[in-house]
Amino acid sequence: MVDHDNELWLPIEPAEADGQQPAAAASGGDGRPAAAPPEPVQAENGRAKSAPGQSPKPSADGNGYAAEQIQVLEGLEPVRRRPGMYIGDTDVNGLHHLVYEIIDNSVDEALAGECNEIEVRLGTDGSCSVSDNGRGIPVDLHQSGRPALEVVMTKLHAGGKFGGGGYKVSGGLHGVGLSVVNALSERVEVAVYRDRRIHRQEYARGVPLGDLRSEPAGKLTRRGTTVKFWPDPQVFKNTQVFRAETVVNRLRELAFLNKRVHFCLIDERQQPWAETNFYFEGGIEAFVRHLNRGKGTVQSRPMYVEREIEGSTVEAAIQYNGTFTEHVLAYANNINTIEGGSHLTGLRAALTATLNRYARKAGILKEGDQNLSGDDVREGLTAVLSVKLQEPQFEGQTKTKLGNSEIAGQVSTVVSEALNQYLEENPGDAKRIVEKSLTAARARAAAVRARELVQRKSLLESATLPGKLADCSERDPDLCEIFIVEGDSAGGTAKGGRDRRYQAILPLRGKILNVEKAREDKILQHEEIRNLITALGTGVGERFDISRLRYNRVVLMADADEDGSHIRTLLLTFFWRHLQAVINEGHLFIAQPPLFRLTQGKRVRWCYSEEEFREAVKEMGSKVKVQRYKGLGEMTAEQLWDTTLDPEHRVLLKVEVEDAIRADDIFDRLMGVAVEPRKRFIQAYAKTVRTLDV
Ligand code: 0RA
Repeated sequence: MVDHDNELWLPIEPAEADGQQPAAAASGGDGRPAAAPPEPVQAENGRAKSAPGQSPKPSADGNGYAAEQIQVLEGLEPVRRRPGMYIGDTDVNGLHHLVYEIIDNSVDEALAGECNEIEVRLGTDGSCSVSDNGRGIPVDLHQSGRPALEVVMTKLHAGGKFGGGGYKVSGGLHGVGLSVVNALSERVEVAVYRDRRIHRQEYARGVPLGDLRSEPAGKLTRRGTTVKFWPDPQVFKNTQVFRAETVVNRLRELAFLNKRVHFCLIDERQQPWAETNFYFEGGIEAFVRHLNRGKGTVQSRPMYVEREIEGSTVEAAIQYNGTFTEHVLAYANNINTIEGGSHLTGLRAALTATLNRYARKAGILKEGDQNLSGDDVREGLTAVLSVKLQEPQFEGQTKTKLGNSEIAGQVSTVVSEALNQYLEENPGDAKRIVEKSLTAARARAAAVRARELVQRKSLLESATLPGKLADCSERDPDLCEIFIVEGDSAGGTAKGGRDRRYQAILPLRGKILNVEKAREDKILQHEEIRNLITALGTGVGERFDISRLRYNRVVLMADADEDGSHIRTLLLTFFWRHLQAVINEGHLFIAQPPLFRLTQGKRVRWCYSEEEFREAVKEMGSKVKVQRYKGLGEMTAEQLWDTTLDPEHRVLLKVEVEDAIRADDIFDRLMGVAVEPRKRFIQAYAKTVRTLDV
């Protein structure tokens, strides 16, 4: 049986330096019972009516409140009809998109310098509530005759511009966020604390349940906005719930990107309530330190700059570490631009030009020496770039590529000047950085030679496939699978048990190289890795081409013990660092061999976990013969087919990476410097690893 809710939980990280407060377990408290969200309030003919007990007042012209509401409903109808257009999808990602949209509004208020505390609460009743201490959403009358608050909550494209004065830089939905969340929520409650009054309004599926109400706040001096919403189960699959870990990751990121703003998550669903706080005095400088934890230092401290230029704000932090990997995160208006764009281009240009200029001036590069390449100066580089601009243009497949051409020059100017000054003031660091780049250049030349060896082989078809590969006869990659098996003996069993028409077996001898600790040239000299690349057919490095992948499913098959787990980790690291598209495009899987075989008379039952085993023993009662499998090698070929290879019965885990930053980080920490217990890997790395229907 496949358990679909078997998502694994990343540990919430302990507190760190730079002002982040400890993630203290928090108070129980009043455990405020949540009012059940009301039924939808749309009457037959499309008119909205209010929930019982909240009779709307007719307006002066006698048309009544309902007339107003029809318009409101029509305004948000496109959102309910095609939610995906506004929030991406209606599964767990879309659900969290709602949270981010609400938080973004508060972050905008923080960017305007009007708010420094943002708190998110996840309620036991499925609600999410976001509070800030900003100016409060304006409640005065909009030109339409309705309060501004009602307009932003119920009209698309009503955000940002009204009320004036706001430094509006939010990305995402450009201020339509509130109305989109409202449209897709079964219920929303807004409270605005302004001018010593509290203003409230409630909505159901985007329709106000009554007029905005206002009362004196009494002794309460609070200022700000609280938006509480219950996602609509008609829109979101009801199995989806907010995940504290997902929200925590975003809040940590926002805290890095918006220095001196407190972010807090309270998860009321946990016993006792769990509270996580983030606050970074140093902003993205702290972010870079965080990314570089335990990776060895080349620079004593990150280079950091923040400057306003031509109406944009450019903020960058750069610190080289002792590894060979590049880790650059680029943000535009707090959005992680994973497809890059003009701001990243500006950063790269500045880095290459400034380091070459410095290396020449300092005499480290001599006349006749070639310039350092972009790749050379990015080896071991960790950098975070965050730009905030007035009218961001997001392009690309996932709208995460910044298009504004003017920003390239702005970033380049700011970073060049700051980096140059840093190099002049820190000659020791400067020398180490340039020398690291020079070593990278030399290693790169060696890697080109090593890579050509592999490429040449893989370009030729089956004739040069590795001798150890037992290939399948089918040639259509869509139908083919390859099992990468630890050890020659298990490889032999797998060869005997497979369906040779579409299943290939590649045995690997012992442990593959830890690619996190080696340069590309070393990696490509490693025979097991070369065999793997050649068998897959994709090539590697600059000439990697996912369209040449020879198998639709690449399945890692290792024992369920410590050693097997280590090998799996090494392989996953290699795929992540060098064949990432295999993961991103959903081709990588982990086989699940059974741990126990139970027999009772003629009845045979396989169990894939300790838990399943305990259940089964209870169920089957007495006279059960138990056989424990320690390794693949203990199974016969037929048993291996029945339990692990046969698509009808096997359980495969699909490797998915939801959060690239986390994955990078985890690989770094697991494979890079300190060697931690391997067992933790699957738990930690992969929320990413999810069960798959077969
Ligand atoms: C527009 C103008 C003003 C404040 C806001 C929007 C605002 C919106 C949200 C959404 C969540 N929290 C918020 N806080 C503020 C400024 C109005 C004025 O000048 O007082």
